Order: sequence, then C-alpha cells, then structure tokens
Amino acid sequence: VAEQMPEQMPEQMAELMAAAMPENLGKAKEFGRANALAPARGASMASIPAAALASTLSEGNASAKTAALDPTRSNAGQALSSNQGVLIGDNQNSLKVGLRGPTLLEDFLLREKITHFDHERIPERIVHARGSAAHGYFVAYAALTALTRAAPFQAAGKITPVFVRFSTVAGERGSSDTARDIRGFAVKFYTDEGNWDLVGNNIPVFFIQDAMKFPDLIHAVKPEPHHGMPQAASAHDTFWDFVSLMPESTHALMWVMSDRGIPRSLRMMQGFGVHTYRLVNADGESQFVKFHWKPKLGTHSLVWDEAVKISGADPDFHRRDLWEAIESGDYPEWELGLQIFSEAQADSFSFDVLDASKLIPEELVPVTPVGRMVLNRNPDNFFAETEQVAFCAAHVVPGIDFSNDPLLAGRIHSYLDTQITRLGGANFHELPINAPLAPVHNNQRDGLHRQTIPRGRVAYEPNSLGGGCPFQAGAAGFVSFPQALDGEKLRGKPEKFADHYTQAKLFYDSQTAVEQAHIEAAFRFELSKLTVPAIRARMLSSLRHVSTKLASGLAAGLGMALPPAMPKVLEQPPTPEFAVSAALSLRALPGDGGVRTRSVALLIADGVEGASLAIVRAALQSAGATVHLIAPRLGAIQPAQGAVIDATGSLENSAPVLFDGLVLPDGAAGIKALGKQMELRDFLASQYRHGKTLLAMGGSTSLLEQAGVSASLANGEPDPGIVIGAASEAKRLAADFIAALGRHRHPEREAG
Ligand code: HDE
Repeated sequence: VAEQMPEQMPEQMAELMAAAMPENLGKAKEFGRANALAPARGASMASIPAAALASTLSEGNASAKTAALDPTRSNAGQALSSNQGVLIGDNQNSLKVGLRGPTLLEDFLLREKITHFDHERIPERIVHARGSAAHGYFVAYAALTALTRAAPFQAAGKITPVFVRFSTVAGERGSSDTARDIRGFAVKFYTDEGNWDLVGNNIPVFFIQDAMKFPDLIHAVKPEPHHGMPQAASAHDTFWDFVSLMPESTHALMWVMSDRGIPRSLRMMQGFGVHTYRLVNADGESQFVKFHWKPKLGTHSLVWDEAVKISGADPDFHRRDLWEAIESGDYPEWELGLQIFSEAQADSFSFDVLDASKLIPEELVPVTPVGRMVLNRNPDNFFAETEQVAFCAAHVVPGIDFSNDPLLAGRIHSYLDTQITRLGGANFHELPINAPLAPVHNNQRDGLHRQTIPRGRVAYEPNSLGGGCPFQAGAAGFVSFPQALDGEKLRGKPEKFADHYTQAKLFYDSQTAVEQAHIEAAFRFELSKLTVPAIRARMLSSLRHVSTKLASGLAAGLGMALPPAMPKVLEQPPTPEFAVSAALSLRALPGDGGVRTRSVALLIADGVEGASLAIVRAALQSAGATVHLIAPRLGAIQPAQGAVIDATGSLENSAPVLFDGLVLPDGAAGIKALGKQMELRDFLASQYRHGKTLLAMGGSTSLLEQAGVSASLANGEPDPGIVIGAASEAKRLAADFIAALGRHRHPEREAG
C-alpha cells in the first residue's frame, strides 16, 4: 500500500488509509503465494505438473485469466480523481458563490460525477437477466487427443481458466433467486486457442425444438404485457396457454415442475450443454457429444413452500450461498462428463439427437468423466464481471463444432446480436472479462468504445504493405467439419421430432414417489393460478399422455373433470430403448453425505445449558457446517454456566427457511425464554414441514411439543430427522444429528 501512495499524501491520511485497508488487499488468496505461481499465458499452461497444480490451485486463484485481469482492478491507496485523472480536493460540496449562493455551471467535477451516475445502467439481458458468477479453472483428467483437438483436453492435468455465470431465465435483474425456473449454467473457457463458451442449463432439454419459436416462448413466460405481472413466475395464463398448445414443451415442463426447478444451491445442481455438438480431432474425424456437469455436493432442492418464503426472507439466497462458500474456501466443484456417440449410433436411436426436447439416457450412452471444474474466486465487481460478461453459443474453438440442431442454429446468431445492444456496440469483446487469453489479430476496426490501437495503414487482407499480416492460419485455425449435405430447401421437422410424450413419460416414470408427488403439486399450483379454465383443461388433456395417474390426480386436485386426451401428432412413436432411467432422479447424485457449508441454527437465550451446546457447535463446525447462533435479540447471551455467547442473528431477522437444520439446547431458564418467543412456533413448524433435521437436547423437547412437532412418523416409526436425547450425551447426539443432516432432508414426513 505504502508504495502505491502518492508522495504528497499527508501522513495522517496515509495512516487512515492503512487502517481501512480495502478488502481485496487483505485477502491472501487473491494476492498471496498462489498468485505468484500463476501459470504464464498460452500453451505453457499445459506444462504445469498435476502434482504442483494441487498445491497451487487449492489455495486459490492461480490462473492466467486472473493475472490478465489484475491490471484492470482499481488500485487501493490512491487519492480520489476525476475521470481525467485530476485529483479532487473536495468530494462533499459543489462549487457555489458564497456558502448560501447558487451553484455554478462551471462545476465540472459535479457535472462529471452526476452525468456518469445518470448513465450507470445498461439494458438487462432479455432472458437470464438475474445471475451470479465466479472465476475458477477446469482441469482435464486425461488427454482426449483421439477425440478432439480442443485445447482444454490436450493433456492430463492441463488447466484452463473459466468464468461461470448461473442465472434464472424469466425474472428481471432484481428478481428473487428461488423462483421456479430453469437455471442457466454458462461456462466461459479462456483456452489458449481462444474462448469457448459452453452456454448450458441445469436441465438437459428445452421447451421448443426450433429457434423460430423462442421469442414466442419468452413472450409467453415473461410478465404479461398489459400489467407487467407476474415477476419471475410461470404460473400465469400466457405461459400455460402457449405450452399447452405446444406439446413439444411437455418434456421440459416435467423437468421444470420437478424439484430441479427450485435448487437448494447453485452448487448443488447439474449442468447440461443440451444440444448435440461435435468433437473433431486433429485428423478431422468427428464424433457427436453431449456435455454434462455433475456437482460434487450432489443434487439437492428446496421444497416449494420453502422456496416461496425464501424469496421474501432473502431474495439473494443463491447468490449469497455461492459467494459465501467461495469466500470461506469451500470451493464448489463439478465433474465434466461426455456422452460420446457416432453418427451411425445416433441414426439408430428411437429419438432424434438434433431435437433439443430429447435427452440421451445415460443407460444408452454412458457419461464419461473427463475433468473437473472448481470455482475459487468471487468477482471483484459485479457490474464489470458478472453483468458485462457476454456468453455466446457461437464461441467454439478448433476441436468443437456444431450439429444441425435447429435450436442451436438460432442461438449461434442470437447472442452476439443481443450483446451489441446490451453492451453498447461491437467492441464488447475487448472488455476485460470477455477478452480471450489467446492473442487477437484481425482487420476489424473502429466502432464505439474501441480499446486497441492498431498500427499502420493496412486494415485488409490480402495485403503486401503489411507483409501479408495478419495471415490466414490454415489448418491451425478453425476448420468446420465438412459434413456432406444434400437436401431441398424447406420449412419443417423430421418425423421423430413429433414424438412429444415418450421422454416426458420416461422422466416421470424414473422419479421416486416423493419426486412424483412434488411434480404433481407444482403443476397443481401453477395451473390453479390460471384465470382461463380452458387452458387448464387443455394442459390436462396433454398430460394424460405422460401419466394417467398424474393427470387424474391433477383433475381431482383442481376440482375439475378429467378431459379427454389430446390427439397425438405421432400416434405410433418408435419404442424407446429404456422405460426408466435411474439417472433422471435427483437421488442419482446424493453427494458424499457430508454437511460442509450446510447452515444450522442453534437457538439460544439467557440460561441455556452451555457445555452441551458448545460440544454440538464444535462438532458441527469441525464437520464443516456453518453455525448460526440465533437468539431473541442480538448481543451477549449468558448461558446457565460458562462464558457469554454472542448471538449472530435474532429470531426476528433470521427466517427458519434459511437453515438446513436446527438445534434446541437444554437449560430450564433458556428453554422458558425461547418458549415465550412468538417466532419460535413458526420456526419449529417450518423446519419440520420442510423436512429439515432437528436436534432437541434435554428439556427442549417441550418446545417441539409446543409447536406440534412429533418425533414419530404417521406410520409410528421414529422420524429419522429428529434427534432427541439428554444433554449429557451431547457428543453422540451431535454425531447422530450430523448423520441425519447429511441426508439433506426427510421427505418421509410428507407421507403423513
Ligand atoms: Fe439462450 N439466450 N437462447 N439458451 N441462454 C441468452 O444472450 C437464445 C437457450 C442460455 O449468463 C441471451 O447474452 C435463443 C438454450 C444461458 O449471460 C440471448 C434460444 C439454452 C444464457 C439468448 C436460446 C440457453 C442465455 C440473452 C433458442 C441452454 C445466459 C442475453 C434458439 C442450452 C448467459 C444474452 C449468461 C442467454 C438466446 C435457448 C442458455 C437472447 C434465441 C436451449 C445460460 O441471446
């Protein structure tokens, strides 16, 4: 800091600045040893031995992109200046004639500041406006040179920096994180052969099959145009009007109405490239591929009532969760897997691999793990990074190519086009977060906000005046896979696209009973919000082709007669290869059963039994859970014996939905004090209703009784999510509680 301070800075000011050192400088993981070990740019990234990677990367941010971004981070320890670099003496008062006189037009400092402020906002993304992002890296497990020449897969242990943005689709930029929706899962790989953007979702299929329908779909789901409601919700007439008239959306509907539509955390969801892509090797040979991201923490979801309440208690729930996990060093991680298949295999499938409303069951083509991605650094600035990042489905690198999926074709056009408006011109690729690590040399010139300064008079190719540079790279550059094509120019779809129900049924039939019940509840909720009964009836007539059980359950739940089945476009679809696919249930990826980053509320009040509480608290912390000490008010809480405990939250400011589990302490006075709180009953009832894990020590079982929480299930069996015992057994109770918390939640309660 001292080195960066201008010489003329008064000593007193320097002291003050050192005391209030900005957060970034204090963060060892950003500016410490790891950074010094950052790999140099380009091909040398491949040369870091795998063993060295583990030690350098686990600490943080050793990445070439981090190093490239460092010069753009504004410097601490500097005096305030205008945008012209003029130091500002007084940032409190405008320039006036006398202390009570008029402000002068001459005040260029005031005008510059206000003018800039007036233009701080840019248009939000037309879809996926609400998002959260982080930096990280991808490491390849092995060289995949036989399959692809794509840079990230050229050597075992090779590292490629990434920037990943997760998003909801329908809501506006300031909308709530826990809306029922698809989540975007966009990964920018800064490879040494240019940027590759794998712009995917947390659901492997899409609502429509052809880009021609995308504006219609989005207009239908966005707030209705006459009154601008509802925000970030599909539970309204126009969405269901559209999808009930578009049976190709049924499969994606099943996914988004399932618990996948309300993930517990962005760190606990899968990602999918959705479309079929091509891998191309150095000899020009190609295979088809589908991309899968599998979270190390397993796939977990919220329950609907909880998601709705979190929207009020903490609309930034997912953003905060991602941020806090990374700040605390619990770096989220996903494994990248590939489904690789030949064109001949594709031709033999009962569905068309160019149809984005279909998936390839993992039983048919297994997912081969090829690397892992770790997110280990939060952005320094939300706007400069998360908001200005521009993903583009057209950004591929040599070794990755497109299939003829007609949805993908529209995407190849759309992203660059929309970003020209959103980011104000054609030069947004020069923004630091978007700039590739690979060098850029071409004859594209000028435009708004141009950063680079090209030299010389040559801006065309071929040329002789510039020595022929920059020259075509030939085979070293991107060469499209020379797929042979022959056909008539027409508008239409292949026949297998018309099978709208086989895979919707496959998905439904592959779910556990609890998951099926949640799907039914989600459809019931959404359809109950419609004001036009005919839309409800049309939707049910379509769902009959997925499951009669689902459709008749919905008819009963919505108080209507089951309508006749809608005519199918394809009466005799090809027989599917599999009737169920275990991988489609959220249960397929339970995680390791650990409780790292799970948030647990310990309720405390003056007079609680301190020793047992301390044992439980320590056990939870050593298992990696995040412990919150919630009391009737903030400040010091005096246990019956021992040192005071500082409450980290109050019952008023800490909604029960924000915690994965709850601990009730022993101690007569403390229990009495807690029992008097209005919020307590809601706290317990809500935790119980949402299937959370509860621990009641000693006399605190009376609080459970007070809230009507039973320790047995409807069938008389003990509830596996309720741990009860004497405070003297705190150690065992903590172990039981941690084991139960590792199950995430206890849906057995829903049966009763
Ligand atoms: Fe997008 N999509 N999309 N999309 N999409 C955008 O690009 C579009 C589709 C996805 O975090 C937009 O920069 C069309 C499928 C993600 O910044 C826009 C079609 C999948 C993100 C656009 C689709 C996606 C977007 C809006 C149908 C999963 C957020 C702002 C032909 C495979 C990226 C922007 C971020 C964003 C167009 C369908 C994923 C308008 C035309 C399928 C994750 O260009």
